[in-house]
Parts: sequence; structure tokens; C-alpha cells
Amino acid sequence: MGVKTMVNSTSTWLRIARAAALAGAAVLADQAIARDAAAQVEIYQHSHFRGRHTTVGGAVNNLTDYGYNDVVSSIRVYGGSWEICEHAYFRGRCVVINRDVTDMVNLGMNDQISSIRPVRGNWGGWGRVK
Ligand SMILES: [Ca+2]
Repeated sequence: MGVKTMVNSTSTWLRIARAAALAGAAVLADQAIARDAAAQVEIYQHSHFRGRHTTVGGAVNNLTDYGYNDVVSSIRVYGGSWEICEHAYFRGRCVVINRDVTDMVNLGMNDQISSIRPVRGNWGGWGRVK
């Protein structure tokens, strides 16, 4: 497409403007994804980040699906705040964490959690207890 054609066509300019707007939106979406990628936790079978472990980057309704139901004893928090719950689907006792938990005994939840999910916002320390 020549420059002359673009100048002479209003609809072409509108198409270009729309494409540029969409490209901008795509960039914003990529940045949002990058931010979320930093919000991860690593769950460990034993205290002090030992034993079997796996990375969790989003909501897990039921840790049984990951083979980690009622076995987690420590958690590394790489970003964000996370709600961890005693039962599947975020039921039972839940606690919000935003820092490493070296021993889940300290939260009274050793070998108990069955679901985990990121939460919006940041309470700046240990979260509320439901
Ligand atoms: Ca449980």
C-alpha cells in the first residue's frame, strides 16, 4: 500500500488507528500477564522448604489434583498475597499470606491445606483469619 493511497483514504486511516489501539491494548495485556507470572508460590511437603514441591501460579480449587492435599508444610511466596484454605474450594479455615511460611505449624495449618489462590490487594503482613 502506497502512502498516497493511505492519505486519500479516510477509512484506511481509521483502520490504522484502530490497529494501533488494539496493539496498545495487547501490550498492556502482556504486561498484566508478566506481573501475574511474578505472583507465584512454591508449596513444599516438608517444613523449611524441603521435600517434594511444586510451583503454583494461580487458583487451585483442590490440591488433590496436584497430589498435594493435606501435605503442605512450608510455602515460599515469590509475589502477591495468597489465600490458603483448610478445605477444597476455599472452605474451612483460611489464612492470607504474603511472605514465606517456613513451617505451617506456625499457622496451625500443617498438613491441612486443600486449596490456594492469589488474592487482590496486599494487607502488608499476615492476613485476616476467617
Ligand atoms: Ca484439608
